[in-house]
Amino acid sequence: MSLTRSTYGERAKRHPNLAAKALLETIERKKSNLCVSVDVTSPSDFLNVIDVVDGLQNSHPSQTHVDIIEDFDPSLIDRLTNLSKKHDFLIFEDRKFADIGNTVALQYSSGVQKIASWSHITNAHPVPGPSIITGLKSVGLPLGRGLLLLAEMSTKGSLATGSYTEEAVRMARAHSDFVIGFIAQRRMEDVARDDTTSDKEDLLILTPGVGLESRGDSMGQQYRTPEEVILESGCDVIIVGRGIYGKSSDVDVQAVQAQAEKYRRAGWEAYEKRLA
Ligand code: S5P
Repeated sequence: MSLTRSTYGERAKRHPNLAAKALLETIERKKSNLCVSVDVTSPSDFLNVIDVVDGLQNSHPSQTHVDIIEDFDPSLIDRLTNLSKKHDFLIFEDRKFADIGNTVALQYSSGVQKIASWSHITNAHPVPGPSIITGLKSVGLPLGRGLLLLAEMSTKGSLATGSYTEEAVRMARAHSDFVIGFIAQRRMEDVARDDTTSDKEDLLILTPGVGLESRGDSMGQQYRTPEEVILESGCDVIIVGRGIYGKSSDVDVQAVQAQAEKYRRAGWEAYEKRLA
């Protein structure tokens, strides 16, 4: 059965990769294909937003950018990890690695943030070629982590198109023990397909650039609705930031709860329509 006609739960049972399996299982359990991108700079807002949206079982996983947090303190990671256990969600640090293998291995394992030690999933630009995967894999695979490649971007004028996207897909297929899927705008099964491509391939598609009330921002971001992303383009997860916590620097917890539930419902209904 095609991936877009299978349930998340069925795909979880078949999936050989532990990080992908955990992601699919949690989506099914929480009935949520929403990933909230928590792009706030205050540590307390960061933890509050995550506590509120995940406490409601709304979101999974939470996408973080720990490099934008003011006065980053490693204890924040302990609190984030505790929340992830308490509320049953995976953490996706949207680090977008883009350097040579040796450097990304150090950036992933070390420094102030030690991303590999707490983030279940991270992502990388394919621009350096397959060595970026080898570098990250040397750190992440023994820890059971998963990697997403940025095969496409949501922004106007993105260069990640055509043969660049095709190479990203080939790189992912060659490292499917560690690469669990893509940041992309559509499914990738038919991209760069050849005789060696397995029919059992299940590379997940996590899709940013999702908004119900707006079609973009003033800095090149482009939004589509959950229905366009999940139903029409067959993607697996919607990544939503400002559509949920707004643009103002004051985070209103009640508004965040309501918006998160609205996006969760829209994402899940689009998925149920796809299955029907
Ligand atoms: O192509 C991309 C890839 C990513 S990961 N376009 C994106 O917007 N993102 C991320 O998704 C971006 O870094 C931000 O964290 C989130 C979208 O946020 P929003 O506020 O525009 O919904």
